[in-house]
Amino acid sequence: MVDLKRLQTAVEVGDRDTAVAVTEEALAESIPPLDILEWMTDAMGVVGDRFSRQELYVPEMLISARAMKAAVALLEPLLIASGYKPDKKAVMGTIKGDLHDIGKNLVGMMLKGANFEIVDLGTNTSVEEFMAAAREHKPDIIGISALLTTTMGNMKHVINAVREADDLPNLRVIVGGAPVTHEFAVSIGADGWAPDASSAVVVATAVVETARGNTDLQGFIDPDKVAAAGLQIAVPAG
Ligand code: B1M
Repeated sequence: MVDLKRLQTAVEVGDRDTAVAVTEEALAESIPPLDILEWMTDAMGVVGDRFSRQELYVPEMLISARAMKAAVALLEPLLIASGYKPDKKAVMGTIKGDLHDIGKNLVGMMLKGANFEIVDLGTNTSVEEFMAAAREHKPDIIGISALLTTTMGNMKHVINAVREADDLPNLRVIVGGAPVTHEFAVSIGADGWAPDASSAVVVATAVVETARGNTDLQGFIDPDKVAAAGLQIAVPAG
């Protein structure tokens, strides 16, 4: 039986080949992709803590990230349900000043699995880039990721620009990322916030269906689950 601790260690030390090999083994044993993912996310927590204690530096963080990305790529087809029929659209990006993209990519994959078409703007995304993509692709939501406390405030500028745009009345904005709390999301006027990729699916779906006037969310998501998680849901205007 596969030892997923080896996967965690491989991501921690940036051993891409082992991370990929153990992930392949785990998938062959039909271990659920979200369980596999948890070991890698834990590894990134360890890497972050070591960075904080100056036991490792940016290059080591980078090779850990590369190992995780290579292994996550194997999970992507499983996270996206077969029979993918997009009926919702999200423009996703990491906020200006921030180059972290693993969490944003995971949220994008999970949203695809929930029938969202994803337009990925990558990292270091400016207000102007978000707004241009919103006008070009006409998404239901913009999803913004932020990992740095120094630049997470830039998300507010995107929200303000969306609110001020007369031509985008139904566009909603959801935010997330390790330092982004529910309180912070409310303070910048986001329509939705989620602490992780799985709950991002619940929140994004709720936000979109509410904006579409489907106020009876029962058919789309479990409202009790949303409330229990303390998640914010958009209230339809008017
Ligand atoms: Co950086 N980094 N990093 N880093 N890095 C952190 C974030 C840090 C916490 C490490 C630490 O000090 N402990 C720290 C930030 C401190 C702070 O702001 N208070 C930090 C720092 C300081 C930096 C630099 C400034 C270091 C330097 O240069 N001196 C620099 C900044 C560069 C820049 O962005 N301008 C930097 C650089 C890097 C690398 C490039 C080397 C690399 C990123 C590679 C990449 O992403 N391609 C990196 C890494 C890997 C990390 C850590 C170790 C791991 C991040 C990660 O991928 N986590 C991180 C420490 C940590 O997080 N513990 C750290 C795994 C990922 C699955 O989790 O992204 O949180 P996460 O996503 C989750 C949720 O947050 C949520 O769902 C995801 C899945 O469940 N979520 C959303 C995310 N987005 C969402 C959006 C939503 C909803 C939910 O709705 C739209």
